[in-house]
Amino acid sequence: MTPQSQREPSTFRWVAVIGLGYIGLPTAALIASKGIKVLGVDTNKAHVEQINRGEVPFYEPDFEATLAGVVHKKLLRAQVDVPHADAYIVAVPTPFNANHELDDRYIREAATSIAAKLSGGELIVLESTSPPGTTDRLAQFIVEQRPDLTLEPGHTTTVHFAHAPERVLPGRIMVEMAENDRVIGGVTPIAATMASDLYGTFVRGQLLLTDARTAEMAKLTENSFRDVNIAFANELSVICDKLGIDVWELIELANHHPRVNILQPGPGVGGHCIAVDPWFIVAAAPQESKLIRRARETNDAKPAFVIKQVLDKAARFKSPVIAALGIAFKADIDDLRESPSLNIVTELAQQLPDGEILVAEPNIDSLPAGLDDMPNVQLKDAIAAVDAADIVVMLVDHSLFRQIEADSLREKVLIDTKGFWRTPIPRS
Ligand code: SAJ
Repeated sequence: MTPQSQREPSTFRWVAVIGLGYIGLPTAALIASKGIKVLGVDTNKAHVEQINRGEVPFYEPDFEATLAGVVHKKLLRAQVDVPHADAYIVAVPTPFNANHELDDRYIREAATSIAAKLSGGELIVLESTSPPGTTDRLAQFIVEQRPDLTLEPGHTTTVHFAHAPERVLPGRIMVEMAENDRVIGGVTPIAATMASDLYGTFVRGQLLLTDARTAEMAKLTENSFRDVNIAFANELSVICDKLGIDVWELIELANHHPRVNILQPGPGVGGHCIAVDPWFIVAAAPQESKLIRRARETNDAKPAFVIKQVLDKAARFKSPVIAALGIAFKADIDDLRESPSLNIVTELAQQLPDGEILVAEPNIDSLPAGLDDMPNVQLKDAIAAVDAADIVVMLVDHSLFRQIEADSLREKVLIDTKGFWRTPIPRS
């Protein structure tokens, strides 16, 4: 019998993807679109049913047709139970606890279900962003539950583990999942090779092989790099506010230097990646991560700065009407996770009981829990919200907000946290 560790990519006849969220579901659909049978697993029964109807349970451009196609061709099926498969991709949430350490309960739940199904020769890839050492611990956890299996290569009972962190940008997932280069870290070199065979079926970018710990750290490093650079921009915005300088003009000017590329300030950093991942580095090496920690704190402090700006302006009005443009964590998506704008709106609603907050968020149909029961908050169309408002707070630069006429803003107090309506620099 051919050792399974030497098999060709086509021998991954069944792939199971555990966790059908923003990453797991597009990954499952993309693998299925290459003709490989995929079983998607999710604990949310409603999502499973929706997916089996070919419907995407969240907003992601250009994804609907791919999903509908693979479901229709019976290449992808979703279910709540973990099946046996040749390869498993684990894409479950990896939240952190109060000390910013990994709360690995979802990984453990997935691991327990997978362990019961293994017979030897399978590949298990952890995609969820995780602190260094997590994939090694996942492997240990599984062989502890299944002492009849081994991590040592070369046996029919060998189980192979790798980490292949996702790097896609929400809103561009379908393009980036296929085209981005991909770091693949094996707990053993053979596991890295097997994982690269699997990812090679749908990734057109380069597959870069390393060990699991380095792959885990690479992902955290990428997001920390971005966080530190956004913190620099956010700090500049606060400095410029004090000095009476237009930060948008300043950054645009500085970025004309051939070796300067400053990112954009905003109301804070949100999402489940950049606002989270740097903490895993800080938790792993607290004394050595001073800059990374400071950047996190700088970005986390930005919403309070915006809230104060709005409250200062609102003090002029007896019952201020505030149009809050956007509560998603960034432009052109419907994801509200760790959204600084959502926190700003919630805080304003609490602090201004006599005011009215008109929330414009074109990508959702109803207000989320926490805002939906506040008597002074309403979801409104952006143009109507601006028309009715005394104060307009631009929080998320959704493309649809371009439909707001400059004229309708003329009489309003404007707080533009994104530089959405910044004045272009004159050029000769
Ligand atoms: N933001 C700014 N200023 C900027 C850029 C972003 O304030 O100049 C804010 C956004 O508004 C948002 C947050 O930062 O609140 C994060 O947005 P993002 O577009 O930078 O990143 P994410 O969280 O959507 O996706 C990131 C990406 N990582 C990098 O660019 C290094 C993506 O490639 C990762 O796959 C993803 O994290 C992830 O899943 O880890």
